[in-house]
Amino acid sequence: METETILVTGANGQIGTVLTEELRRRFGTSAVLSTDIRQTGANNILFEELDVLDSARLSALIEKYGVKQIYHLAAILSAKGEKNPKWAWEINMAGLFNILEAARKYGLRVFFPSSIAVFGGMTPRVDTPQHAVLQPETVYGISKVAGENWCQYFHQKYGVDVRSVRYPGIIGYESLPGGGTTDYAVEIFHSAVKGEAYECFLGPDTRLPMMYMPDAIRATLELMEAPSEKIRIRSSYNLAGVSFTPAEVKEEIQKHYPAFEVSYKPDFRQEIASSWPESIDDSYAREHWGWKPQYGLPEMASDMLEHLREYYAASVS
Ligand code: AKB
Repeated sequence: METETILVTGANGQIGTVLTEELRRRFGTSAVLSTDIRQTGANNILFEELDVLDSARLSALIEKYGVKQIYHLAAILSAKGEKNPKWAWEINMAGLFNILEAARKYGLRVFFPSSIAVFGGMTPRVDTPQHAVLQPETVYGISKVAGENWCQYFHQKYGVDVRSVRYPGIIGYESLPGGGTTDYAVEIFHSAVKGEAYECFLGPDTRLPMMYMPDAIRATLELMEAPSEKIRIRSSYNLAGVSFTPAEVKEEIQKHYPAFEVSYKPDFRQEIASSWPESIDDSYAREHWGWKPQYGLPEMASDMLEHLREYYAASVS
């Protein structure tokens, strides 16, 4: 194949589903190869099964499709990772290592998603700075800190053009999250639209950094399209959207669904959330490559609810 292809790993995940569609809208269906551990039907046009631990298959796909960029989204998230730390470490670390090695060999540009999970209880929780203590308290966070360092190393040693942001919790209507601590912020909207009460696994006052999916996709693409000299941080950029608590998002939803009820039953994810920042200082991303979020809580909530209403209406008709 002679075309320059973009490969997405974890393409059937929460962000992968939406990012793949946006990349195809911009660059054409045949320019984007979606891959995942197995086919689930979400992205079935130009799809190949890929276990990110299989470096030989990764190389074969890069050669077969003429891949020039990789968005490496395959990972085990914070809550799921705590259930099986060794497995999470293996997927997150060895998977990234295979991608970075391939990038070095084939001269590829790489996007690596890091996370607010790199921070821990030793970090200031309000307006958490870019250069803060990184002592995460989950295996996911540990793998993201190590991953950030590997990205910087591959850039400095081998000139690999790798770029990264620390995503906050991502909220979108197109896909469901899986295995994260911020998943409640998607589930709560689905319950409201279905007319069901929601039992939240975090306490009402747990403030966390979040971002609406259109902002997250735009940030990712703006970072990847920025001239290389503007990317002066090669570990990972802090990125902020909006911060809120479960009680605040409930109140916002109640402006649309006054009868909506939420109860709180914190589980093991509360401890993870309590070690994460409440809000993020993303001034380097703003300065270096012009990042600016567009969605606050009210705009996000009304857009989310409108799309979910359409989705559930279509699924019953
Ligand atoms: C998670 O909750 O694990 C993720 C994240 C913040 O990286 N959504």
